[in-house]
Amino acid sequence: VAAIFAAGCAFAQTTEIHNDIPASFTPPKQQAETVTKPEWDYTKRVEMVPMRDGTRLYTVIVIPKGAMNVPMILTRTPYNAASRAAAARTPIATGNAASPERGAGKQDSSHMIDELGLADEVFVHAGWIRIYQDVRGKYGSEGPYLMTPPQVGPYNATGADDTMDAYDTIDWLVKHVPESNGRVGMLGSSYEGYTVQMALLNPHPALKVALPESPMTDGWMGDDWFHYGAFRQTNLDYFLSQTTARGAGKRGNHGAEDDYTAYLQRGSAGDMARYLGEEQLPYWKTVESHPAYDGFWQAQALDKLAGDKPLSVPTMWLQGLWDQEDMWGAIHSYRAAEPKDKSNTLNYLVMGPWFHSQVNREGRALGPLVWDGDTTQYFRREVMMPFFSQYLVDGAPKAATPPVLIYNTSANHWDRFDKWPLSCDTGCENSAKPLYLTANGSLSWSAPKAGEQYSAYTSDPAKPVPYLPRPVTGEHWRTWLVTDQRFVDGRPDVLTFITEPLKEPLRLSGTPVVNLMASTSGSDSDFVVKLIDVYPENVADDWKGYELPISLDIFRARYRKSFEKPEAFKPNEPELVKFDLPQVNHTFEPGHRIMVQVQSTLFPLYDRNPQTFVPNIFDAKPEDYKKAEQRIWHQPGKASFIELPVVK
Ligand code: PG9
Repeated sequence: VAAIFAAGCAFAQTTEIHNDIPASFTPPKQQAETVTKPEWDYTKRVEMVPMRDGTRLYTVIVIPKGAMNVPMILTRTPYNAASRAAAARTPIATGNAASPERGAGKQDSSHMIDELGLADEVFVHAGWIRIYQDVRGKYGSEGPYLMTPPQVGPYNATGADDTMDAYDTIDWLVKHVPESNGRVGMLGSSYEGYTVQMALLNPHPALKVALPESPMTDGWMGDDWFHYGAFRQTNLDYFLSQTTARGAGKRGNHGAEDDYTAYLQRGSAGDMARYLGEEQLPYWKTVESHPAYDGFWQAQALDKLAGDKPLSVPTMWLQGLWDQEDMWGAIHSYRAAEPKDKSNTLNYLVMGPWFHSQVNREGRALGPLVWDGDTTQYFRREVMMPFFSQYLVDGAPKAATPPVLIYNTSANHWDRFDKWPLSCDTGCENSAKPLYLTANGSLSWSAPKAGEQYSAYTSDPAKPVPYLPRPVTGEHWRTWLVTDQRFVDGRPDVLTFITEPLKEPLRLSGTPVVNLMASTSGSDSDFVVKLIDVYPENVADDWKGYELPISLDIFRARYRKSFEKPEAFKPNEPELVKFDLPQVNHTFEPGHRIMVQVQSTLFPLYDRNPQTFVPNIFDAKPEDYKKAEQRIWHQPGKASFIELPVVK
């Protein structure tokens, strides 16, 4: 091309190709600035806040005009502090923590209420200072970026972490924001929830209250990256968006409109990652080389670290009951911290009827489920603000915060409890009850008698069970957990067990625990178990026969004996596969039926288990993927059941 260009151009002296985009460009160092206008009711200060190692973090401080002696609310984010502090103008499109509903598209707002996102409305009304900061290495902040880095130690050699950065930031804020009363509250969802949780590991004395919302706490057990070792392939897009650029990265082209087709065409998750060019991305390479729950994951399991020493900051752990991204962190951190909260004044739990981060949006509905009013606004105004005020405002009244606030997803109201769960195996006021998977697809409260030994299905990795009706495009991502399961019920690779219509209501409050006696004709397998509320026919049209998942999860059964050391199955030999499902606070009403579905794939959300034991499933070869006969046993001594947290 250069030669042709040169030949046609009388002045061309050289064949070097000119490019208006230089090979590298270093933006000038950010400088502090304060922006306001006479007609604005707020001032925006942008500061490069120095950390102890000299790295400066981009921090936007939004201060109501005339503010004096007011608290500061801090969120540390990897999602662009500048846009979080101008949500009205620059709604972000990452589909995570932001709340772009208010006034999207407006230009410079003269009112702070319009400038910030919906979830900040309560802080603006209270006249408080709102602060967003980019974590190191992202957007305006200096330094290298590490994905959800562990604390400094064997797996983080940079000398810095989000515990230190939160500490140093708060230290700077209390000294440099004269309008404040020197008290800080932190909140944020998901990745931003992780930054709250990291701050709590060594909290600055000025950090007075914390709200980790769906915090990313343990990426292997059940937050974001894996669920019990099964890899969530949606993360391949996340790695691209987060780690291909300091700012927003780009989503790759999957090669087909329907992700079901696209991922199937590629093969393993490793093959898809290579197709997307991700062998260039260090964090993907790290994940790929740690498929098991080894020291790398254990060292950053924040719920375990949270339980190591007592909380010193009043903390409200929050998550959605149908949180499609971070279902693990809040409940497990609450549970870890609870025994050390001797005074019962520091550790709180909130679970709303929400998808991931919905607490920052409107909360009137979740897919087809419609709630009694705006549940998120209620939470923010009536629960969060009194709780925050108690600790952030001098002389504020003590809030009537229940230790546990959980939405009852069938009665359609909030329940206030002293502790959670209400029912469990041992030590709760109610005892969990086993519901047995028995012959002919039935569910029974009595253990199976001799008879049909097992129910079987053939799992074919070439035809995995979809997690959403196709085409799978990401459109229904937020509500996929409440999808009517009739779309797979009856497939030959999905086992269905069901009760008769209930005569009495059945109330569940706690953790359903799966106990499958399972075998495979292969040497490795995944098991997906769904607890479903089947609606009767005498209800509103949209709900007739609806199969509503109340709780579901996947378990990579090579980890049935040890999360660290996977082990092959001996063909057709039943073994116990035991795992907790996500929390439920739900009543199965009379006339409804309880259903349990069992299958071995949930695709393409989770990568396929080849069903042949290989050292690392990310590297499975096409020939490793084999059909297998899966058996769920139901005979005396080999019973399969779900322990249900039944409340009398
Ligand atoms: N669930 C998102 C995430 C957090 C941490 C790591 C990866 C993804 C989020 O909403 O921030």
